[in-house]
Amino acid sequence: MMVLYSGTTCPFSQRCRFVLYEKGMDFEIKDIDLFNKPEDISVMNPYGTVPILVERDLILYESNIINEYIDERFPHPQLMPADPIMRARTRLFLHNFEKELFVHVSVLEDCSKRADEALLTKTRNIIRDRLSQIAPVMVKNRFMLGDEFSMLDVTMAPLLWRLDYYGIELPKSAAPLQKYAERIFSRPAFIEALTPSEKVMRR
Ligand SMILES: N[C@@H](CCC(=O)N[C@@H](CS)C(=O)NCC(=O)O)C(=O)O
Repeated sequence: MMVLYSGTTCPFSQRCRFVLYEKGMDFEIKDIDLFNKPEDISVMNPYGTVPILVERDLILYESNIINEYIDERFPHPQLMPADPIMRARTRLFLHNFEKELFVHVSVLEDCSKRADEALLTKTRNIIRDRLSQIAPVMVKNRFMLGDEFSMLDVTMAPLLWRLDYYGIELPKSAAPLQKYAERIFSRPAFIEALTPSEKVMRR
């Protein structure tokens, strides 16, 4: 059975919980207290971060790598496109999301930066602007890649869920992105994957 070591408020862990519930297979989630990290986290992951997935002698870290493994191991419903070209494009988008957006999300998640108001404001504004740039895509599309729910939606969802919590206000022009977010939030797997601490993040 797969075991996921997961942070109860960690957006990267939420991505993996979301995929596990989408697949509807057997798994165990171990909640990790990030303020009092067990020693075995750094033994399993040299970077000391969660999520970490363990299956027999396989140990994986990095949420996108974990999610691609789960997707290949349990192909239904398939979250990465079957076509090699679309699959490669999706990987490139995933990479770009990390570099353009989630590197900033990591700043908001980093407790040591909580007192640096100037940095936090700058970071919130960057995320707001990047999301506003993506919003027009959602005028025509139900999901990031078109009509089909995919790994791109999984990756993005924890950030969209945390906008209020992070203090990020999107402009009115980003309304299509908000509607798109509601479509994801209504998925049974998304709701099941929420921890009690995540449930209260959104009003
Ligand atoms: N790029 C990583 C980011 C994981 C990450 O930053 N996790 C944070 C929690 S949200 C963590 O474990 N922090 C603990 C620490 O840095 O000590 C991924 O996608 O898995």
